[in-house]
Amino acid sequence: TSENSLGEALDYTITGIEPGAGLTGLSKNTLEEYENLDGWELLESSTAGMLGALDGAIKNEEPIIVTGWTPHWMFSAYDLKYLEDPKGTLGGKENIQTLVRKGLEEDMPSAFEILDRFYWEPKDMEAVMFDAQEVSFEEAAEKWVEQNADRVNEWTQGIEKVNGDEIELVTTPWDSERASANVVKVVLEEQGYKVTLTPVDPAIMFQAIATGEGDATVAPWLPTTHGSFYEKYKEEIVDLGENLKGTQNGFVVPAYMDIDSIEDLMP
Ligand code: PBE
Repeated sequence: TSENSLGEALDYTITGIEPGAGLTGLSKNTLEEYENLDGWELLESSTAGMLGALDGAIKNEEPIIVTGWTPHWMFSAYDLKYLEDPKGTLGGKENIQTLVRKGLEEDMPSAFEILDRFYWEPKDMEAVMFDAQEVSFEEAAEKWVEQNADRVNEWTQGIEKVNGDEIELVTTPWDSERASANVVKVVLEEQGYKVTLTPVDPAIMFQAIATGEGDATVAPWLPTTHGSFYEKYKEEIVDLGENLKGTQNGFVVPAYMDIDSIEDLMP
């Protein structure tokens, strides 16, 4: 069948990203949860490795299946589609949430209030990610903050300034979360904070907030992508709710491939 020839053409391999990514765990689970996908394997690598493989395949009009997500510039750079995920094991539509350490509200009330108010849209995040392909994330974030003064003002209006108080933001290393973390960094700096930004694996990020080694994060994808970490640490963290709605994970293929669903990978 054509499905079998696709499997053979791809060596039954799905091109994945970093071992520590939430998406990597969900992808492995997906290969287990769908029946008859036993032969398929997830090749763990890096986001850059995945994007390089995707680019190479598309240049040669070859088949490829990658683990991908939105917001990401890959969807504007290439003509791609998500494979349907009828079992929902890759999480469907999700949100990004703001989590802070216990005690932050008492210790740094201004930062706490700004973090609590921080909310933006996927198109805002994409604008920063787009600019950050040409300039640093820091510069891209500064530009966004300048151009969106009204929105930023909603986050900071009436909040007392501070004088060099140190705060540590913990984030994950993907572009989407470098964008959000850098925007929050710029806003907190304008408020008078001295901000350190630490990019780590999702597991370490949750641990840092739970132990108080880090003060806050605006990076967790919930309820599914980082759901296992959230479950583990939820009693130890303060959840300030959504800061962005409508992210998605999935198995992604070039639009020229004639499969539409994860179920099409079954023999
Ligand atoms: N991602 C992008 C991350 C979160 C942001 C989907 C690659 C992850 O899988 O943990």
